[in-house]
Amino acid sequence: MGLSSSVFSEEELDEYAAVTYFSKGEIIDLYKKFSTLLEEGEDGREVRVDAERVVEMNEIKHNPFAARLCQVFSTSQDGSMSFDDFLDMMNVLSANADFKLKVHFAFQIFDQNDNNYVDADDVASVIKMLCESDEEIEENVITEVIDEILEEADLDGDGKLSLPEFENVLTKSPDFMTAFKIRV
Ligand SMILES: [Ca+2]
Ligand SMILES: [Ca+2]
Repeated sequence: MGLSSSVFSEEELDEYAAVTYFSKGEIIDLYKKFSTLLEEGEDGREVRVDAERVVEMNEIKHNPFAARLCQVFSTSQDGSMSFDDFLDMMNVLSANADFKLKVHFAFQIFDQNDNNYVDADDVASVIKMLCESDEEIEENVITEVIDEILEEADLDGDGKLSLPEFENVLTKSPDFMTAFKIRV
């Protein structure tokens, strides 16, 4: 008896495969990965795993946005993840995910103060997240980067980026996401 029959019914697997970019086999593999995060005796898709344990996974360990990713995808909004949350996250991170979907989540990851705009404060905290902790970055460098990004992307001149403005700049410069190491 494999995991597929004990954790998922065939219908559930079909459903997961229909709403994600993953095959049924990949979904079972992802559940196996998720289950390695569970404490002894815990089993099932309903268990929520603390963000501290999720960020240790090889898949996101080296992602500078790991903690923020957990926060964005946590349906309980505390960074803890159920299997469904985890699957959602891996789905957006997957190479097959649609560009628009990735942009949508990149926007949320950048919007650290949750005001539905990517503003100067967000960019400053993203830059700080991307720097090694022992590396001091000068305030004027941060200000320069913010000015450059806004000059490039703030089309209506309100000093912050809306989702369409953010999407527009990513469409024009696909390197942007790579430069910011957003592996989504
Ligand atoms: Ca914001
Ligand atoms: Ca704007």
